[in-house]
Amino acid sequence: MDFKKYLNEQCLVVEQALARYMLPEEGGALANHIKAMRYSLFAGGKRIRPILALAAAKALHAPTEHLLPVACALECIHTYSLIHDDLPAMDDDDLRRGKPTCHVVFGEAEAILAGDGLLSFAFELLSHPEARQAIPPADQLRLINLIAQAIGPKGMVGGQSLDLAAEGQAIDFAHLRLIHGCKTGALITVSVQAGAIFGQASEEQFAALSRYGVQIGLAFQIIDDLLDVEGTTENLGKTAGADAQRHKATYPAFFGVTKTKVMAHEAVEAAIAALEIFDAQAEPLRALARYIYERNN
Ligand code: GRG
Repeated sequence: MDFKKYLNEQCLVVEQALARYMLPEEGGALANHIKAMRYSLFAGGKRIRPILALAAAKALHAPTEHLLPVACALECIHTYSLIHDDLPAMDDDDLRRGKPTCHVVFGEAEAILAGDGLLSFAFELLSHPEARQAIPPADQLRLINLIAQAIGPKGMVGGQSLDLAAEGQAIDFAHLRLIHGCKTGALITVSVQAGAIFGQASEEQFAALSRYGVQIGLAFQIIDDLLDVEGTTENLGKTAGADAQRHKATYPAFFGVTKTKVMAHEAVEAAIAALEIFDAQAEPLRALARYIYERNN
């Protein structure tokens, strides 16, 4: 398959759906709030999480049009997490995707609200009539429940809390894995699971797609750690070397760059191996796993 073409097409599908669902820019009295949400939502993200959801549904031969509200919800959640992660009280970053961060442009209070707004809007999308039309009610509730778990105290938010607490502390590798799994892995895994539920996966298929999700989530975070060491601020669109500056525990800090690359590769191979029960319709998922390993931003 022509993966580059696939990725561009899927990115466009997600962009157009986001533009359709998100509140319009001319928001009257709410214009500034909507502008702040739109500023970060349309700042040039790679749209990996929604594309993973669409690709998982495709692997199950499901038509994906009605999955778009759910896919867009995942991107809204991701964007909220980045806005809040960049805040002065957290990572205090001025640059994201090559642009000034939300709080730099709109102020801290509005950036907090933009994140809150996107998180809440995500749940509007998860229960959107288009999604309700295509997903049986019990499956939709299961999907919403899994997403809420993945991004809450047992998942992304909990991981972020552990990560902040671990700054400057000597932590062991098991703790690093826990932080990465919660902070980054949980949303990536549940993105794949959302596509699986939408595509009416059998128990065996759901388990296989979940294993795939866990492994690419791991690879994604390992590569993110590596890029912080090897990438440039220009390439990454965010401040390179920030982890070392904050004395954060990372894979390269634990294992060195060479072994870290091997570990990322092993995770990608394990992800692809988890897909052995699927036919050629899972090719985008396989290619996405390789892309996560090869990405440079
Ligand atoms: C503040 C609740 C809360 C959570 C923050 C996601 C997160 C938790 C922090 C971000 C820190 C970080 C850089 C983690 C590494 C993995 C990651 C989420 C990278 C950015 O995701 P990409 O590469 O971003 O998909 P784009 O810009 O393409 O959307």
